[in-house]
Amino acid sequence: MTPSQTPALDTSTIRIIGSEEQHVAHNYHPLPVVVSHGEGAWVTDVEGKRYLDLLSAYSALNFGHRHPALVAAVEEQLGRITLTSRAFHNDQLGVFAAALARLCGKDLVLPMNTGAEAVETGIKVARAWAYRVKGVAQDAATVVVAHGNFHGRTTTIVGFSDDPLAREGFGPFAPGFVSVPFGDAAAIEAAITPDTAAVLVEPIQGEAGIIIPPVGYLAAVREICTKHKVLFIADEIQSGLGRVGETFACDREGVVPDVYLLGKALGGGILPLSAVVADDEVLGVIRPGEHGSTFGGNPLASAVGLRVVEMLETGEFQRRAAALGEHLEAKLDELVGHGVTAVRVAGLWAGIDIDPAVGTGREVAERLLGRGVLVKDTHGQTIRIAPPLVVRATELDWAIEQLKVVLAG
Ligand code: IF1
Repeated sequence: MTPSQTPALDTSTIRIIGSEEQHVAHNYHPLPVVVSHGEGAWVTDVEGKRYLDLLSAYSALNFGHRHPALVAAVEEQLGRITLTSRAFHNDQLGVFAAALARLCGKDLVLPMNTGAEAVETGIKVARAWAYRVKGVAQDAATVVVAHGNFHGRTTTIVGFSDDPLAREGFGPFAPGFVSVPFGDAAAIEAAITPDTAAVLVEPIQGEAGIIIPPVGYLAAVREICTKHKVLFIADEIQSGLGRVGETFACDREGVVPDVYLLGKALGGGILPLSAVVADDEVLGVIRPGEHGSTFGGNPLASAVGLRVVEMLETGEFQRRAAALGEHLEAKLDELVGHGVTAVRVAGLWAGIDIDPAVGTGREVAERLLGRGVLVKDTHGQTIRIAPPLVVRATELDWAIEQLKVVLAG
C-alpha cells in the first residue's frame, strides 16, 4: 500500500495537535483529526470537514452524539443539582437504580463512574461474597478470566491481562486470577477450585477484535458456574446496551449472569456512568462504608442513566442494531478475499481483519480518515466498526464503499 494519504492538515489542526502534544501525556496515538462538533452518527472537525463516526468512543455513543432526549435530561438536571456524594440521598439515584435493576432483572445496583471501576467493584464484591456466603478462606478467593481479555487499565486489571502493552512495566500485580482460553468452557471448569469466587468474561471480546465465542459457550459458562457455586460475572461494558442487537450480549444465548458490569453507553455518551448489577444475595454482602466513590450515583449521571434505561426499555435500539447488523454483515462478507481476510459481526459491531498485503489496520484507518470515515484499528491488522445505533443503512453503505476504495489501494 502506498503511504497513508491523509490530506495535508491546515494550520488550526496543526496548532491544536501541537498544543496537545506539548501539554498532554502521550498515552494515545490519535489519528490526525481534531473533532469539535458532533450530532447523531456524524462529527465535524475544526476545518469543517464531516466524518461518519464508526467508533462511537468504543461503544459509549450507542445513542449517537448529543441525542436530544439525553441532552434534555442533562440540561434539566443541571438546573437542579449535579452532585451530593452518597453522604446524603439525592432524588435521582433511587429512580435510576430501580429502572436499571428492572432492565437487568436483578435486585440491586452499585453505581460507579468508569468501566474499570465497575470491574474492580465486581471483583471486590465477588471476593466478599466468596468469604461471607460461599465460605472461602479469607484472602484465598480466585477469579477465572479469559485469554485476550480487556477489562480496563487499573493495575489489578492489567495484572490479569495477557497483552504485554497493557501490563509490562506496571507490576507488581494482585494475585488471585487464573487465565484460560476464551471460548473454551471445559477450560473454565478445569480451572475452578473450591476457592473460586467468580468467572469474569466479556460475552464478546471487544479489544481483542470482536471475538465471538462458539454458540453455547455462554450457556456452558452459566451451567458450570451454577454447578460449582461460582459467580458468573459478564463484562457488558462494551457489548451491552443494544450494541449487539440485544439489551445484553448474554441475551444472544438467553443467558443471565449473576453479575452485570455496565458502563460506557450507560452515561449516554455525555458523562461517565457505570454500574454493578446483581441480586441481593450477591450485592447485599457489601456493608455501609465498605465501598464507594465521590461521584458514584451522582444525580446528574443518574438522570442521564435513567433516560438511557427508558430508551432501552422500548427495544427500539436493539431491534435497529439487529436489523442494521444483518445488513452490515452481508455487505462486509463480500469483502472477504478482496483485501479482507476475515470478518466478525454481532449486531452493529464488527471486527474486520485487513489483508497484510493491503496494509495495517492503522494505515487503513488513516486512509479512511481521508475519506470521511472514523474507525479504530486494534492489534495490528484489525479495524473495529461500531457506529452509533442511530446510523442509517445508507450511511453504512457509503462507509463500506469508502472502505472498498481504500482496500483497492
Ligand atoms: C482505553 C480498549 C475498547 C472495555 C470493557 C471495561 C472497560 C473497557 C469490555 C473499561 C474499556 C475502552 C478503554 C479505552 C479504549 C477502549 C477499548 F481498546 F481499550 F480495549 F473498547 F476495546 N470492559 N474499553 O472495553 O472501561 O474504564 O475505559 O470506562 O483504555 O484506551 P473504562
